[in-house]
Amino acid sequence: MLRRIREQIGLHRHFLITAHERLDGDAIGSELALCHMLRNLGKEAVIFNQDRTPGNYLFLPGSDRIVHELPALDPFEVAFILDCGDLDRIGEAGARIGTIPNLINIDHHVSNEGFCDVRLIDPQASSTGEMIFRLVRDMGLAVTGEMATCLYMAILTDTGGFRYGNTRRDTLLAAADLVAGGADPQWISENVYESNPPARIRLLAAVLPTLRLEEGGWVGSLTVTQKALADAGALPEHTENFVDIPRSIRGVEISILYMELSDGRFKLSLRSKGKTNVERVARAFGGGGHINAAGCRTEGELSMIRSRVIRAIRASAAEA
Ligand SMILES: [Mn+2]
Repeated sequence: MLRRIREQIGLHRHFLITAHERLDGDAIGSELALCHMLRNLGKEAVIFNQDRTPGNYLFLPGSDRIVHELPALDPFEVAFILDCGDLDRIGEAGARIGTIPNLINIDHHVSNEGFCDVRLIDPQASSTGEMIFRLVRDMGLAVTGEMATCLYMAILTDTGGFRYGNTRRDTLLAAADLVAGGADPQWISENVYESNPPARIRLLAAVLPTLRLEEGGWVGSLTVTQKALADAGALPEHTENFVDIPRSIRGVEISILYMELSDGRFKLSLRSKGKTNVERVARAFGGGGHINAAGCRTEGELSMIRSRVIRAIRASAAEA
């Protein structure tokens, strides 16, 4: 596969780079690092994302050049689709991007269906950033300081600050090489984790009283309503990592964030500890992800959704 990716890069000149909607650090860091790599090779590369870049990632070199309007697709010979397992995850432009003649998918999600002929899929990798790091190295290319910053940030965020089960020896070795290549861990962490807008903390204050512990304290959840968002003057992106809060409670194995969307549906983010599988739970609702981190969308009344989720959790636990 590496050979085919190298071939595609050698043969073509115009590249579109994209990732999933509701961007996270891994998606943005991976896109930017790949974009720097292609430009260093003298290629034309444009990053398109449906959603705007969350404020705490705007420090990344190149983030000001990301576009949010889909450009005319004719010039693009290759699209890199990063950190997602199918075209729908890109958002509304997914189908159109799918018409670009050559698609290359780089991803680490278990639920990847293999929708591209040319693909690097490694569910063992901590992050797409770790995979891009390996790609750059295996292609014999230099990791510049800009790339190192973007890739370190991608790995840092997808491992929850090197804490999750996806943090393996290779992950830490990659991070070490990126620090050697110019990534500054303290500066990056301060930008990512210690640059909260006040609205995010106001929202958190409104959301903490919604904490629920169920199944004898085994399942913890928080709920974000549209009203709470509006009252705090906060944006949906400000809820990033709220789902980690119930998980931080002793005894909680599964943590859920119920997030009301503007159309009244709910987006569920699920996290778990150890071997407890939440990917299966998300899949029962048409979603997906990883064993310890998954998500889905569903509709209905919140109390109904909650009971269906608990039933799915019990069914998944019985299967294990
Ligand atoms: Mn990722």
